Amino acid sequence: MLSRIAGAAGSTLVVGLVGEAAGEPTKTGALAPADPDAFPTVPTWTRQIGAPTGKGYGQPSPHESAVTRRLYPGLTQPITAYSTSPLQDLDGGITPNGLFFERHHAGVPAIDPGKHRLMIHGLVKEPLLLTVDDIRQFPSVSRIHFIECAGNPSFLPPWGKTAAEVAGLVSCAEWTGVSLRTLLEEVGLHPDAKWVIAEGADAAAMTRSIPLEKCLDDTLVVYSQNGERLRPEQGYPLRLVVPGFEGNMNIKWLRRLHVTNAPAYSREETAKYTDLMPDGRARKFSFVMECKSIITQPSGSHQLTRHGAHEIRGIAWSGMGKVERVDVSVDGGATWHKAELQSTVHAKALTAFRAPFPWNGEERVIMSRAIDETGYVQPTLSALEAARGKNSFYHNNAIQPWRIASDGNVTNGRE
Ligand SMILES: Nc1nc2c(c(=O)[nH]1)N[C@H]1C(S)=C(S)[C@@H](COP(=O)(O)O)O[C@H]1N2
Ligand SMILES: [Mo]
Repeated sequence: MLSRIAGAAGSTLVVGLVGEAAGEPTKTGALAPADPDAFPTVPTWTRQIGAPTGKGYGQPSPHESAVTRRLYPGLTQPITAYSTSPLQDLDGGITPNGLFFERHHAGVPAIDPGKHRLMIHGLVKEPLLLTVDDIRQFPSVSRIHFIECAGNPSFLPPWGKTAAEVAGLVSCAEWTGVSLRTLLEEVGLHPDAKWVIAEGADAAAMTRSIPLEKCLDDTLVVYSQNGERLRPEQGYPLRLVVPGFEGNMNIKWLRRLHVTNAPAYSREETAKYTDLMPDGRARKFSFVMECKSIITQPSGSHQLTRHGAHEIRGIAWSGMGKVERVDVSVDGGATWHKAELQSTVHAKALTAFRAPFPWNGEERVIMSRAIDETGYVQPTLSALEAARGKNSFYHNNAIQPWRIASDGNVTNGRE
């Protein structure tokens, strides 16, 4: 419950700052609190000069130390290593760099940017070997885009308890770098060029084939993330950003772009990142991350502590373009209401939404459903399974329900 100010009605609360003796509580009619920092005493931090400047690189408040990426025991080292972004603790559509999700197949390489090179070769007129400094001298662009792992989340229980566990393999940043088109124009494409095979400099030598059309459209070779150089975990000093396509194609620690007339059929586009259909055939090159949303507040592990006006908040995104609309339901999907989108909606970017939510102790199942500019509507899990069968591992963009108990406790609403 909210603490109402004692005797507030009709009287004025006096909180003295000037000319008051140190340590003397202000007079409000309430009992003097034992804690010298408790309201309405003028607290210690107001009575003394604060910390000096001089932290070369700023850190969050120590009181926010619980807001971290979630690590999964046994999944912190090569092949299946990942950490998820704490969606349930974040606001808005940009992910702080230190909380961007991670997915590494052979750990984070310690790259010396002075020795790192990007080679562009194959079906080109003039192959190039570029330093990071060379790349920074090309005309640049800054774009806001999400990256989402295609396995976010798997289709199988146990269902995650928190938004991070359910969908924390998505994050969004403002990326700065060079349009891949600019670099491909520099090397000059051979008329037979149809694909670009991107390779990473990590011990996994992560390799993916990208259709030339996408490379000439909005694909970026980036060196900065939210204004500062890429974090080592995000691909320092160079990564590919392939907007709206599977996270796996956003090759980190980028060292080679091989222009070819056919895909490479690498491990990551054959044994992995294909979707086994009920008839035994596999969907391959299922590049686009389809429209999706999740409520992040209130979400699993949150606790509502008061009755009255609340708000449902969340994020929505689509690999096909802009989010057009988000609907929310507070009755398990029986009825839907339009949520409000944040003012600037970027294509292929996380878009924050919010909707009023009066709550007075009712049991509720809340969920969101996003619709993108192509008219695609985020499906339910059962609709997805009806279309694709139960063998798929990747591309689960199902509607996520959260259950609110009468005591305000929030848990995963999937049965
Ligand atoms: N070189 C290289 N690139 C890579 C990977 C990798 O292990 N090595 N992982 C891929 C996968 S599966 C995903 S989902 C994204 C994750 O990007 P992030 O760690 O910056 O969030 O990077 C992709 N690029
Ligand atoms: Mo991934």
